[in-house]
Amino acid sequence: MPANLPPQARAAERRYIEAKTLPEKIKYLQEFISSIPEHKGNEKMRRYLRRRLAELKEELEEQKKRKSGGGGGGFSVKKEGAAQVALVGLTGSGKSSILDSTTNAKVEVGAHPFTTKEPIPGMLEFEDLQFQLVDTPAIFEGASYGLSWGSQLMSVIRNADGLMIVLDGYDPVGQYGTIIKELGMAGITTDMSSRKIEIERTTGGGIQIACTGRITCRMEEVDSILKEAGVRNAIVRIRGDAGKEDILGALEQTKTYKPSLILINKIDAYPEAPKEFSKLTGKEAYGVSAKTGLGLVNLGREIFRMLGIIRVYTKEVGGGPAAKPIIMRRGAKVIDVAKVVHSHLYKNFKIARIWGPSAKYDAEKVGADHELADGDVVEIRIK
Ligand SMILES: Nc1nc2c(ncn2[C@@H]2O[C@H](COP(=O)(O)OP(=O)(O)O)[C@@H](O)[C@H]2O)c(=O)[nH]1
Ligand SMILES: [Mg+2]
Repeated sequence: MPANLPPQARAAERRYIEAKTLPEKIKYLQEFISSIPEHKGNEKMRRYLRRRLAELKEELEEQKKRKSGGGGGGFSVKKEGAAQVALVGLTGSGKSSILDSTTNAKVEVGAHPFTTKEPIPGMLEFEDLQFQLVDTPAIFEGASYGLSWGSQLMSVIRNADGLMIVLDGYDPVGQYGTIIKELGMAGITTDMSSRKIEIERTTGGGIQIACTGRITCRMEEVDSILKEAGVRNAIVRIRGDAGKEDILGALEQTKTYKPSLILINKIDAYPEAPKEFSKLTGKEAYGVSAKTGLGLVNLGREIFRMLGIIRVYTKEVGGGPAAKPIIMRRGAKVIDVAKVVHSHLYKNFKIARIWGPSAKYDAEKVGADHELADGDVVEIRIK
């Protein structure tokens, strides 16, 4: 985002980013676009946002059509808990069975293919968190073309915070291939490394480049491409060799990245499947059996790890830690917590005291840039 955005534009942007429903997203994106001052430096950004707005509107239209035509229900599931995780897999792989054995949801397990016709949520408990698992209708070859429920399915997947890819131990490699192909054609990737460049917009600090690879164009070119797109403050992460096109691609965000966990189900019948899958694909997979419960007790922890989040407990001076955690991204700093809690804490931040895994000792005094760990307690002092 341009550094010169007025405060109301920044506020609108925040509301847009945090909006959870489609109508809300549209409303706040409209507000955001109209609050960006019209000048040349902002034009690319405005163009990108307008395109995004058109996409969202289309999606909403489709949703409405489905609702009026398809006997209700709808395909977007209201988010609840710390994160929403969509179960994705071919018919019969055991998605519904897994939801049934790990959550309170009432689901129908299929004796015949394609039993699950619409997304069904259920809450999975992990320590003091709940994850919302969403059972989806099966993915199939052609889903990405929008055949049958394909487009609805993809919109549920796009809306989720993470994916649980459920493979049948009978043919995990083949099923995985189909799923990745369909997701890819729908513009969704689960492979972080395929995104050579990630641009995370920040509120200050200019352009910071974190590079674990090689840039095949000049640094000034990177800077000018970003400036032209209206990006003045961002952390740019580059992996592998990347050139100008990759930077433009990252700006266009052609593919949506979703973190994912690969589950191989039915290990009661195919105990060797996870090992063989990993050998053939080089991907880590997690063996479970919805039938016997094998592997399912640790599912919450695996989801937590996959999502890349940490829990931070705020505390007021003289008080105890909050009962409910704030969910932050791994790598979050003390100042990020201040930002989430209240702009007042952020603007007037002086120091913080911390307890827990990232503290050298109880009540350690730290600055704004201290990186937090899961389970930390933070007390923020203001000027
Ligand atoms: N042996 C075995 N069968 C399973 C397991 N999980 C599910 N099934 C069976 O696989 C079939 C499909 O299960 P379902 O949960 O409906 O799959 P979905 O289409 O992915 O939702 C059913 O007959 C289940 O009983 C498992 O862990 N082991
Ligand atoms: Mg099912």
